[in-house]
Amino acid sequence: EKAKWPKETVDLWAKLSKKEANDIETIQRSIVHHVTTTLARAAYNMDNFSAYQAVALSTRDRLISRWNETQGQLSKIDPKRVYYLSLEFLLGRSMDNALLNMGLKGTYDKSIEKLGFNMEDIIESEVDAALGNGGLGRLAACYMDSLATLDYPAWGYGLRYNYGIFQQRIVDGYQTEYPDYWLNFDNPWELARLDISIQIGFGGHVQTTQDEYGVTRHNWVPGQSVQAIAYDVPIPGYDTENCNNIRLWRSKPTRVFDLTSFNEGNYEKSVEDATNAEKITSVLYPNDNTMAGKELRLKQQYFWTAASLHDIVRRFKKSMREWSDFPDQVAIQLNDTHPTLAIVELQRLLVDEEMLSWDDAWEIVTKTFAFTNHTVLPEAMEKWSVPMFEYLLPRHLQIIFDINLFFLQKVEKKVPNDRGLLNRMSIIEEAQPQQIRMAHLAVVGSHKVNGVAALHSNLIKTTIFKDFVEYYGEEKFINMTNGVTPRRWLHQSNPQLSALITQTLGNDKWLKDLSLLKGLAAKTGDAAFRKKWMTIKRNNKVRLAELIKERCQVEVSPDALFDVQVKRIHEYKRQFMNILSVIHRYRTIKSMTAAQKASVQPRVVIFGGKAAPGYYIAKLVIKLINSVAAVVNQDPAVGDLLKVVFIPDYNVSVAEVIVPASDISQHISTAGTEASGTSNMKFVLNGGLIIGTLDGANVEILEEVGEDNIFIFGCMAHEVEDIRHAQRYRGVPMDPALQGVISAIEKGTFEDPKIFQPLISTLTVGKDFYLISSDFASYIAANQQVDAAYKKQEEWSKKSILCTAHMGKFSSDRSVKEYADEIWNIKPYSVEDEGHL
Ligand code: GPQ
Repeated sequence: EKAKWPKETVDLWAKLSKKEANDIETIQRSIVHHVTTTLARAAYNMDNFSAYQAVALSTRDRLISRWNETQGQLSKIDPKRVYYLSLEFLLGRSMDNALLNMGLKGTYDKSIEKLGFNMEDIIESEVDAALGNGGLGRLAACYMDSLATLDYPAWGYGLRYNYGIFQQRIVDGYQTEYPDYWLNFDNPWELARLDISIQIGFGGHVQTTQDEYGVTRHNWVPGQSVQAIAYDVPIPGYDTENCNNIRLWRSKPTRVFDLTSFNEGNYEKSVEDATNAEKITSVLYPNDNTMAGKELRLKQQYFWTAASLHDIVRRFKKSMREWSDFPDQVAIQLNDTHPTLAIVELQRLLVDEEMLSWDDAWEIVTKTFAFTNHTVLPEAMEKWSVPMFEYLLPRHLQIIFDINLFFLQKVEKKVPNDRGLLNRMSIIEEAQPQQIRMAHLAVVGSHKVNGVAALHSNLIKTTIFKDFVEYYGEEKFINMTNGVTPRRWLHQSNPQLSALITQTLGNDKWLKDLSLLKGLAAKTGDAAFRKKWMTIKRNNKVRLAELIKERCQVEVSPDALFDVQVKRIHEYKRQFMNILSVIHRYRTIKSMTAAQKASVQPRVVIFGGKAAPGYYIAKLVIKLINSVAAVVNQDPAVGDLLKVVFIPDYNVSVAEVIVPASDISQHISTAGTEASGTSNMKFVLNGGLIIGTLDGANVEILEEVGEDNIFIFGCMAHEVEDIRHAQRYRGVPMDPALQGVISAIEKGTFEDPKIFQPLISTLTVGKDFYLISSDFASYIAANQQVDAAYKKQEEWSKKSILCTAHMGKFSSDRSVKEYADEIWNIKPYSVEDEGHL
């Protein structure tokens, strides 16, 4: 139509859609405009929250204009894109990050100040977008930041949950859960695309017919359908005009309710079905590293993968290319097995709807998908019961059985007469009832499979995917060590350190090339620099002490050593071992003379993290931590030598305060259980040392920072099975120090010992699956080394600087570039600033 417009119309549009300047007055006008019109408020009844809303809306305008320009130019260039499918995007707050990435923070600071508000207060009004559980969801968010910053054509696809991860409150020492209804006020960081709606079917039956050539065709006739509505979340890159997109789907009833019920004239039932449709995207499942197996979760997975694929296919079809070009235009990354149904859905679309042959379709499918594995824990492996699956997705079940049949035929051909092998590799587990092994389906349907740290990627090749490595060869199984974005996890959360680094290195190029941090290593000999470095750390500790005072009503001294363990509560992460060692420390201090106490290094032990609501043992660990804290913190014999706090409701914005303030943090999983860990990288990046096992990315952090700048203890991954065996069958006695700690709990030093009996039982000889007893002595010793090292403050400051200096490898920019080059085969493109709104 635009072509038919007269010249004056075209000119008028061009004139009116010119981008506004980003000077202080224009920004102030836009803020005031949003106050008075969008929010319909007057200056005299403004509070911090309304100020936040207005500033957020003004920021959003600028984001959306970048988003428009990027997406418009991208559809013209039509390059190969990557689609990152993740059930979790743990974004946290957006405003500060968006302003920093767009280079507008300074101007907004000034604009707001003159309007009578303070940026820091305003920022605190924003609620976190907490659409994730932990590391896996936060990784997806870091990757989106890096993809945008490096100008890659990339979209994320996920679900728009009404309820994010629950809010945690501590009542009488116990975790209680509250719903996180984060959309209570309008969410300025999304744009509802009510015009983009896709019908998603469930249930029903499969029609089988012969076509005119005698070929059997399958046609799925769903019994119910729901609508997927798109909500777009703009993701601005740092120091680039580029702005990528995360498309989150929301479920809504179709206009004509449920097909069957409505046609049967059952009005009430059809209204009920309509409410059921909305339930699909109601809540994020709060499990981390475990599988819940609920029908609604399977519905979420299909709803999301089907909507995303239809969207991707529709975009591809606009280009009028051949189907065989699909893998040259589209790369799809599966973030864990959650989106594995996308493999089946694409095969169904190509075979049933686009009429491709099975083999042509399957070649396209396997060239398109790649799969990231995030754990080897057996309880986390996704399996779906065949009967439940068949009821929801009858045609998809047939396709899975066919994929499995053709796959096992090839295995049989390569390795004849090995029934055991076929059983082990089958996508279907022969249990009662049969189970679909999603990890096997993901491996078979992808061209690359990766782990998330070197140790983990090797481990999956020798354990869960061993047979597959032998069948496909080594090349299919690769490593992509995780990374974190230095924009949020240093520049934004630690502004003073960021400024010092920029000043020291002469410019801020390190924010896009983190390897430049190595320039800091030369400064360890500079006493004045070390002093500045440690002053910033202390300032950050003061800020954290304030948060602790506010949230835990405990006063802690910023001059003590801050010792942090914040992450999901899980037996394999061994928060239990940490609190047991704290009890040991408490008992040691109690047994000291005044003279001995004088040489004790004061320590504040800080815990934080959520337990899955149904994870009984993890919740008891939280209770134990709080019971120990209650006794220790008010014991005058201990005073400031030891404080213990559990910070409630750990989330991204709390992490942004904790991470820069840590002296030492704990990454102490049983070797071989933590796939990578990513907070380890964030702490070290901020000059915090770590104590850890040889697990996940700790191994690579050790390689980078050197053994003088990290505290490593405990057994190695390859030793774990032998130790378990010895404990079970050779009656290895419990560590004596640990025995003393347990006796203290059992004597009732910390509340009624009956409460903790189930927890203590997990340590029974032969049952100590996570090897707390066998690692305990070396753990205590490592903690003593920490104390001794911290006392030499000058030496410690050098270690701290070297830690930051050697973290270049762990930028998510590096990770994303490796994925782009080795898996996705995509190239950066550059958005021109065409000056449009
Ligand atoms: N991870 Cl399987 C999660 O956060 N949730 C999960 O359900 C699974 C893994 C983590 C994993 O435990 C960490 O070691 C990784 O650093 C993280 O994924 C990102 O890869």
